[in-house]
Amino acid sequence: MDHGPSTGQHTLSEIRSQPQAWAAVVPAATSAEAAWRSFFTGQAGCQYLLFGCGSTFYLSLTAAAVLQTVTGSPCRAVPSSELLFYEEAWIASGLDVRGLAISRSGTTTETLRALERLSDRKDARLAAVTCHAGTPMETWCSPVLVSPEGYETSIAQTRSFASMLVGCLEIAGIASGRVELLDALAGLPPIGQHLLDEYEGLAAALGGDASLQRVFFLGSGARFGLACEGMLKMKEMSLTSSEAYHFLEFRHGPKSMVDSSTMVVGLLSDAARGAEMQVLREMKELGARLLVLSESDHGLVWADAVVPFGSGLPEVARLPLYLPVLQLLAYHRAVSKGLDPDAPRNLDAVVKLDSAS
Ligand code: F1P
Repeated sequence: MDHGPSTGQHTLSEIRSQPQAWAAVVPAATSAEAAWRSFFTGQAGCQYLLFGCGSTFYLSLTAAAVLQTVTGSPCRAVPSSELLFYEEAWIASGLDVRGLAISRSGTTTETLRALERLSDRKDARLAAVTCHAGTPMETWCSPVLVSPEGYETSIAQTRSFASMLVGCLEIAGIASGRVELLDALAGLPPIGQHLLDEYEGLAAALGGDASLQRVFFLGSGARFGLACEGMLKMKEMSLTSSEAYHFLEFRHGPKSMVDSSTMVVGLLSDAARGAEMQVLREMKELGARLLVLSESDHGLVWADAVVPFGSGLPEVARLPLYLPVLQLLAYHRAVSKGLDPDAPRNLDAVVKLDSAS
């Protein structure tokens, strides 16, 4: 493997350029505002299923939590493959289906097969979020939100994931008519840029600490999907054992793994901040190194490192702000281990199955 000066350059430039991709996806969503509003009408008699694979399944988890919170309609996230094999376990009878597929490439086989299967239902309407125009998803889906600057060369999703998340939040604002959410999203890019400029050094220092052997990502509510994505980045890029949990779940067994070679990354909320901080303090007492991402650093002097957003934005609009430092952490951990984040072991950018699979 080449560990020369170009190692990880695609991944790094995609992470660093994401604020522009966040800005570009907002007008892309609003240009189809009427279509998105229509997709979310008839909410009372509909169930919304958000689906994808790997990163885009984790994005579905976060987007489903947000959409249900702001619209009040039942929204579930499901891996695309589960819709193929266990449809009855995920789709309730008596409610129309609204399927929202999320796929960076628009060509992942399981997601396409799930769309094809759902399109056979008379009660279904389908839409998509992606980074590529003109993919097979457009056969079944309308509207389709394309993140115009989200596409990437790298295998591990970074800029794509974050920009599609901003797109999903914009859709949530449109669907719920929450003007304050739509206004807040326009303010995200400069704050994301500040976090990239200010905290890459911290991510490099923590990522380069060879005494840390495993990483746990804790996030609750809509942040659980982001904790899962942090976990996946750590695995894909740096081959590091990592897991994600809802904050208070971590006490119910997983904390037995905590010792001085453990890093715990906490994605703090506002709503459950006190309870989440108690979990983190307990893990600190058990020897863990703590990295905390939060709107403010208030009351966190005991943490080893804090990334305060200081955004002043509503909580739901802040979700993308957790991502840049998590991505940089995985990137720098990979580089410090002599791995190339542009070439993750055993992985392809898109999983395509043959017809027999
Ligand atoms: C999703 C996927 C993920 C994987 C990796 C590359 O593809 O294959 O499963 O974790 O991040 O992308 P897509 O359907 O979003 O293009």
